[in-house]
Amino acid sequence: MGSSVKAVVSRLSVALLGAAALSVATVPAVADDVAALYQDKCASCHGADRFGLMGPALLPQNLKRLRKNKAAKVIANGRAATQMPAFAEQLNEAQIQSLVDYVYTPLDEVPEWGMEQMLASRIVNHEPGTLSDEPVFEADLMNLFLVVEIGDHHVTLLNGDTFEPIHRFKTRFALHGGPKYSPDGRYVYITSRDGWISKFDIYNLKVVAEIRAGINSRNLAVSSDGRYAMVANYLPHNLVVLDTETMKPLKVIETIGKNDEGVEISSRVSAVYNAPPRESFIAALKDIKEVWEISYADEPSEDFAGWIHDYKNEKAANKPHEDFPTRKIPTRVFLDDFFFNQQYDLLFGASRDGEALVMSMDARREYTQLELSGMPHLGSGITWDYQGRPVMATPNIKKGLVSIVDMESFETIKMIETEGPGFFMRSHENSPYAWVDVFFGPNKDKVHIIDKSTLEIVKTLKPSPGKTAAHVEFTKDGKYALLSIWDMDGELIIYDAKTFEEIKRLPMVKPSGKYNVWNKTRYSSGTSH
Ligand code: DHE
Repeated sequence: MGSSVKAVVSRLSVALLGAAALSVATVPAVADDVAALYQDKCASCHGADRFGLMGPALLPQNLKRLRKNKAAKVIANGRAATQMPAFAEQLNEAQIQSLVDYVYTPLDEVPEWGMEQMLASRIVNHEPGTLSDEPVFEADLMNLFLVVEIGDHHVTLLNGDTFEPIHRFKTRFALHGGPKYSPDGRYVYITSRDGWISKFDIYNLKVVAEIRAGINSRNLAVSSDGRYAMVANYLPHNLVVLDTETMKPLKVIETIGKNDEGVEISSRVSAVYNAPPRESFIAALKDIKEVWEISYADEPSEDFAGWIHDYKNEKAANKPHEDFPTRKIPTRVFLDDFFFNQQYDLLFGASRDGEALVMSMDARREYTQLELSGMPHLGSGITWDYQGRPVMATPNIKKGLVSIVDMESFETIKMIETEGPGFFMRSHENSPYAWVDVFFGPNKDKVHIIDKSTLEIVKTLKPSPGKTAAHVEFTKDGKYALLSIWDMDGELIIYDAKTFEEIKRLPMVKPSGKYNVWNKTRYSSGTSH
């Protein structure tokens, strides 16, 4: 980027810091440059501060998944199925390029997004208790699916018995991570990469409240009692606890720790998970070698009291109880992709270079290592019983293989060769089969079906040649498997999970994940949690 752009950005950043809702009129000093161009063409939708308004935030942290040349095309041609207009007639190539450079330039300081900003962003469409407790439609409420259509930022609510859509609604821009249900299945909380958390009332088919809990968020987890949601943020570096009834923030937990040199730093949070038997949330930190466990129990166990860095020094660290007390588990490497056994006393974590560790959550130390080559995608791991012993299966995002690990000996008992690296894997307690996609490479249109008793691939489907086929979820009874054709001109395909016969195709706009109320609220061993 040119030095003039940098200078402008720096001047503007200083002007913008701490001013989340700055008006266009307050930056006249930079009238002829890219900042003024941004204010003129972009600010009304993306925010004067680039934090996002109706359109997504335009900060490098939020744009990581968009290549610069693609960004230039979006500015020139607009973005299909969104409000983003085409600017090719109004801006020349150089202007477009300068805008691209501008929005990929970091702000000088991490912007302020605390309690005050979160509360100001909160939108309440329906106060708690004002909507009917009777569903406005008829269906088995435990066999509903939410299907995320990332192509045009919508969600479809699907009847899992008839496979008829019940409702389709617009969401915030770019959802990520699985939507999380309240334990009774009435509400679902969905996260956008821009930090918006929306609470949707399934019984009334209405978004009841929203809050922007971060500027760049990863995912959220809902406590087993349904009272709290915890949001994992990349920006700012923190975890946010929300009261799920009011959608007000209760606590901000800043993720601060020490690096290898002992210097205090803050860390991005990769993801957060609910651990039902432990009544706690477990967070993966991207930049600090620690796993954090945050208790939401009314009476947390003693070892939660205080901020414990050293598990051996537990007694010395005893402090009075605080709300959502945190305990920290030191790790040898950065761990940011997690899988848990069904008891939640063992955490399986993968490092950025593919090292996989098993951590004991109670002893708070490394328990053993796993021998897994490539880059296992532990977040998509599932478990089942094989010859009387529990095994874990994980796809691999670098190599065409599925690893099967004995969860008692921690040995890899089989590596099943697939036709390319996969992303998502699924099964169900009632199904003899596990399904895994081939997400990357020339065979991305294929899905393998593995017999759980022989650990062999018994069938490979290629439902829409040339189009990515990915992410399976089962119905409540495990009789049907739903698969996405991950394309703007995409489909949801329903299969008989026993015969693999196609039952139905529903047109959808780049459907990604799908989430069955029963399997998710019961923490089925065949699905992600
Ligand atoms: Fe995801 C879940 C991390 C890129 C689609 N993804 C998750 C979770 C994590 C994660 C930690 C579990 C959270 C949860 O469900 O609550 N994902 C990451 C990354 O680090 C990565 C590689 C890079 C990034 O920038 O985030 C990444 N993810 C993607 C994609 O490119 C995908 C395919 C398309 C997209 O929508 O962005 C994608 N991720 C998903 C989906 C889930 C998910 C559909 C939910 C899976 C489920 O069934 O539970």
